[in-house]
Amino acid sequence: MNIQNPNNIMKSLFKATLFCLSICLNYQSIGQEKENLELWYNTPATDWMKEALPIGNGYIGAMIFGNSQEEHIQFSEGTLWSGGPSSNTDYNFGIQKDANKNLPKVRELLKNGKNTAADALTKKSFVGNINTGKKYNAEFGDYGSQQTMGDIYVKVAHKKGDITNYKRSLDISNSIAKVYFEVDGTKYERTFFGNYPKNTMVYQFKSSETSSYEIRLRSPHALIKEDFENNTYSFEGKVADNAMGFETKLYFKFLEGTIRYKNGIIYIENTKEFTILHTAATAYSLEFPTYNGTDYKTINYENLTAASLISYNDLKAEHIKDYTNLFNRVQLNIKGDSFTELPTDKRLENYFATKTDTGLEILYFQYARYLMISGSRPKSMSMHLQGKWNNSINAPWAADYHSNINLQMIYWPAELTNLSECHVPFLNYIESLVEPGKLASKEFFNTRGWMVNTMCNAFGYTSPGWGIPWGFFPGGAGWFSQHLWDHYDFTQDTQFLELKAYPVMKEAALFWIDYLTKDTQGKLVSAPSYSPEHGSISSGASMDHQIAWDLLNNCIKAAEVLNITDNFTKEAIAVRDAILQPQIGSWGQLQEWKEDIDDPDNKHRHISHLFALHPGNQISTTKTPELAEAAKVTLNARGDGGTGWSLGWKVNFWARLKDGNRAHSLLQNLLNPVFSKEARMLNGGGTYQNLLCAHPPFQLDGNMGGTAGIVEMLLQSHTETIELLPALPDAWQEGKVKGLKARGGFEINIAWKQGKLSKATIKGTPYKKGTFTIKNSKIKKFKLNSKGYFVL
Ligand code: FUC
Repeated sequence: MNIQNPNNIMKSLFKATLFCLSICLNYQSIGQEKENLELWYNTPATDWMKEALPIGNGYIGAMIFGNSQEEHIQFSEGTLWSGGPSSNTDYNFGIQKDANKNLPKVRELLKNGKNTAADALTKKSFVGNINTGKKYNAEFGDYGSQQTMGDIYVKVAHKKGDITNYKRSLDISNSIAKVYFEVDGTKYERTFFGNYPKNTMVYQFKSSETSSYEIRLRSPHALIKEDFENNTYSFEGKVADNAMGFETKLYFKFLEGTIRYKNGIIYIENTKEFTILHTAATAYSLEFPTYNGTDYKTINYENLTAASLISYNDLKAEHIKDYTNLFNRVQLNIKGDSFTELPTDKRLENYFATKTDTGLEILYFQYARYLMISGSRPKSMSMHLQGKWNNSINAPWAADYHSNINLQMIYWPAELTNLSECHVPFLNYIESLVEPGKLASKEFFNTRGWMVNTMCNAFGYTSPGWGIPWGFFPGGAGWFSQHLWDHYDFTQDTQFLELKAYPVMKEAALFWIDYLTKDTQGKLVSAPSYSPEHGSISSGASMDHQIAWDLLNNCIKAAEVLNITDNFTKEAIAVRDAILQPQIGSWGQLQEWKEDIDDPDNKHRHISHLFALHPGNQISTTKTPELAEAAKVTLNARGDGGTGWSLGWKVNFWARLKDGNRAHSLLQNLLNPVFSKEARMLNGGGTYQNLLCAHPPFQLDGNMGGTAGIVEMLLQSHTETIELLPALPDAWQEGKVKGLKARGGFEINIAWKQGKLSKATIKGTPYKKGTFTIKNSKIKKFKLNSKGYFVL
């Protein structure tokens, strides 16, 4: 047993880092040095949302508190939901049968300028049905909510005395959380990680003297059966309203001492070391229309058996190898201060006060990638508003899948930061929405194809929400479909395009081909439409037009790749070209609606009509400079405040407008330490002590949006051109980045000095032929050599 005091390790590490920094910062080449990528604190967490540290194995998300007397591990598994078909025999994906009969009337009213009457009729006709009040969840009815599964408490009977040398940390280079402290000379060390290959969470408890522990698992869900056999505790439970079954198991591995079980408590005595292997699974299945039927007991049994057969060290080595294989693909170094000697909460406050600490910006950048790898892996459920971390049975906004910005933003860094595999759970989720989305499309609007609206659950809820001002957004499916095209565009996987992406994109396009209607000037508009959460009902909201354009444009590009020319492609071209284009209004702004009614004093957090600038590509500084200018006017009017995700999006907007300094200043706003705000706020977002994004409350979108924005500052590829350092802020004079991805399937390393490009390497594949365009370098065109490289 060799437990070292991490504070000493940290001090020497800090010195070493400083030494390394002074050498590394004068680098000439593109070889990479390791940044210190650790979050650490000198007190335990008391607040789940702001302080506890997230770990995960893709399927299970756990939050570690690090209390010395009693460790608390809260956990949830992505598929555990209340609501859905099993909660209510009337569950019908929220659909109101025959709602479409009022559609011609609403359109007629809009055509005649009777928008208030159109609004009232829309509110009556086009709302989803969730049977609120019938079931135990009064807010969400049979829509349900993502669920926590439970909490594990590990109490240690340590000597009475002062706790010294306390440290709680999360090393995101290796994805390992640790807690260390000493009491009267006894050293305690705990290690936590999520092993994806074995779908097992691993928690190790060590002490330099023998110790005794009491372990309990608590769940807010009804118990079906609890037992203890072969050093394994099992808890089988079910969700109250839909009876969704689940099981979680704890297997105890230890070298010495004794173990016994009584009345739901496991007692481990006289041991210096033991490990808990933790699994969890549910009966949920991502399959329309029942969403049920997974044999969760067999899954747990097999995972736990496989994990228990290898040693703790092998589980750890396997995890690190699996994790670093993804994480190490991208490295970012920027010359500047790095206050690693400060605990992360203090470091964040110091950053915001002094606007220094480039190291923290790098940590923040990589943290989103850490969270992506920890929360989204092939075969796991898509991440939700809180990724995989939810401690509630009635989570904010149901911890669901919001389509009017949030879920897309959560996945923005996937392709950009070379984590294509992590995108897959979302892509599968999108595909699962097609069948229920077709039913909703037919009943609400008598349209072909599929749609989703603002809120989607795990059970195919694709109807508008049960309130129009936030819930009416048929544009969701078109926007989701952009992710399918992007996955192809970044990976160049034509098989994926042909078999998975194109059929789903095409069905989403059919909805728009049918839904768009001619206005009096002969342009195609969306009616009725509602600019996300900003309203009101009109014809039409610019975002809808931009999404429809983007979707049809991507379908046309996909058809070209797949050599398809048919009636659909011809129609797609004709419809795309007839859609009302983005409009510039009376004060130079980009119009949010067809009507020129934008208020220059409005600070609303949604700036949906800039979709065409980002994540779309209909507007760009090079191809449509006037529209880009109008987008700038709008952004200036909306200001630099907002919720966490709103700030995150603004980083991306300003980067696309090539204003690196403004993008950087928005990044600084996103890193505003908002430690004291409690409730749901619609302004004043920032970051918590644990570096999770504060909407407030916690939402993962801002973390992911911030990281995507940093990439947009360093590399852009949305205009069929690779742009190196398109929006480099003055604060980042010298640095390098390795492994970013560009559309066209390129992997790119960039180095810069004195704010100017010094070297770049572009890797394609040896089979990629042709001449490609590059910007911001002396060379304007490049060809890959026979090995698939180009070095600038
Ligand atoms: C959107 C936003 C809210 C919140 C919610 C989860 O509807 O307007 O601010 O982020 O999603």
